[in-house]
Amino acid sequence: KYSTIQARKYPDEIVLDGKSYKTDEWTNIPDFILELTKRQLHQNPNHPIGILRDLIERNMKDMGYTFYNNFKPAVTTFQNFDVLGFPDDHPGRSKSDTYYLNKDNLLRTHTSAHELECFQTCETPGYLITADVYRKDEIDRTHYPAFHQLEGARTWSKNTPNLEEQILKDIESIPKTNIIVEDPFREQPINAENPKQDYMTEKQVQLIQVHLKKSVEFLVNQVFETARESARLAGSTEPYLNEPLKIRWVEAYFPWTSPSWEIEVWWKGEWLECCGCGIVQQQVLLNAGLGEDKLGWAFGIGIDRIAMLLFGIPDIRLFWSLDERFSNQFQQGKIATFVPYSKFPGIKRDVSFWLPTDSLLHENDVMEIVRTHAGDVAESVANIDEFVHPKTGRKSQCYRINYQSMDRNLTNEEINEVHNKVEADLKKYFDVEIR
Ligand code: FA5
Ligand code: MG
Repeated sequence: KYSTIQARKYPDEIVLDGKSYKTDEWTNIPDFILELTKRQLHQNPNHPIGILRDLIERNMKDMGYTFYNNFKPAVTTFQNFDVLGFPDDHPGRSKSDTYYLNKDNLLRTHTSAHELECFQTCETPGYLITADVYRKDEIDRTHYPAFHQLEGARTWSKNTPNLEEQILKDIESIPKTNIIVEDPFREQPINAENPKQDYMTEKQVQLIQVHLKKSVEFLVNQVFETARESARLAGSTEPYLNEPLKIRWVEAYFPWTSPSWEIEVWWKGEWLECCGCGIVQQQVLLNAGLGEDKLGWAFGIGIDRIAMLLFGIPDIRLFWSLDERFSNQFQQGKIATFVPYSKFPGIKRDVSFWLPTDSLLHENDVMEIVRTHAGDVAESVANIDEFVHPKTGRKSQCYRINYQSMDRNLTNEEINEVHNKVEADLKKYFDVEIR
């Protein structure tokens, strides 16, 4: 059960990257999201996202990976979901989570949408994809509807002579790290929730998971060591700079991998979720036409939050800033610490309303309406209060919106105007009664 801003008017067609998409009742992409698809921050060598991609690629060079950085953001529901085995009722498919051009085409929600074509076309043992991805999500310091992922995968042919020895050799060739690893699954990678697939032996699962985890640990280590090195060079004496990096592996579930895990990195007193991964479901390899000969792993890392740590960027929206005071601070190949240019005060506004019974209003719809009218001036939206009237049974909600610009002072007048539009849309599309 999900909702959408049904009544919004879209043109008959949307043109994106030279292709025309006929809109229908699934269309739900605001113009400002379409604008973001043109930015391609990961391709800009002087932007923090591009600098980080470049750093990772340099570290993974000569290790047998092909780099793909040029995939366009519009993909089919088949590529993004079906081929990866997403069940029909998976929440990721809903209009409140995903931006649809129309019923069959959408803005990819993850780089895994390109696994199929990479498995089909890649001529090296592995590949890395970097791309912008889009999700309707909450708004705060670390969430934005557009962000970036780096996907990696690696396969072996089952017909390799002495396959198991070969994988062992490949594991040996991954450079060693000083990372402190907490991994309760290394000895016992499979269990009832995260089973072995029939197409592999236990020994193969064991070896391939070690190759996968050591590859991800190497990548993460290189990135964080570079961050520490530049902090030391900048004169920082914080104690964490001298402690070895600490990571832990936790179990995870993805429809197209089994078994699956996530890596979390201990950074300044917090476990930070970085990357999901696992052993590729044979069906995906079969779908790609690789036959029964291949086995392998895949991972997907979110790179924006890592870039925030590396460059000391306090708010994920800054990546999208067009202000030269932002862009002038970064240069190809250098991890510089961001110097905030100024902080402009925010303007908070609450909106409280009664919901109609059986309302389909989803939190993401409120986010979406705010973003549609406020754009990047929407700093955060939080559901701060919710209650049910004891007599009437009606439900009330209150959202607190912080309007704040990265580059300028806002006036009460302009925010009142934006906020009135937000209220009007909530009434118009969701029939709420403003309190
Ligand atoms: C995925 O997207 C899977 N495609 C990863 C994968 C690939 C698994 C291949 C197995 C094999 P997930 O939804 O957890 O997984 O997102 C991956 C990473 O993206 C997260 O760990 C997080 O670092 C980042 N991420 C997710 N949502 C956001 C967001 N709104 N803003 C910034 N980063 C995000
Ligand atoms: Mg996750």
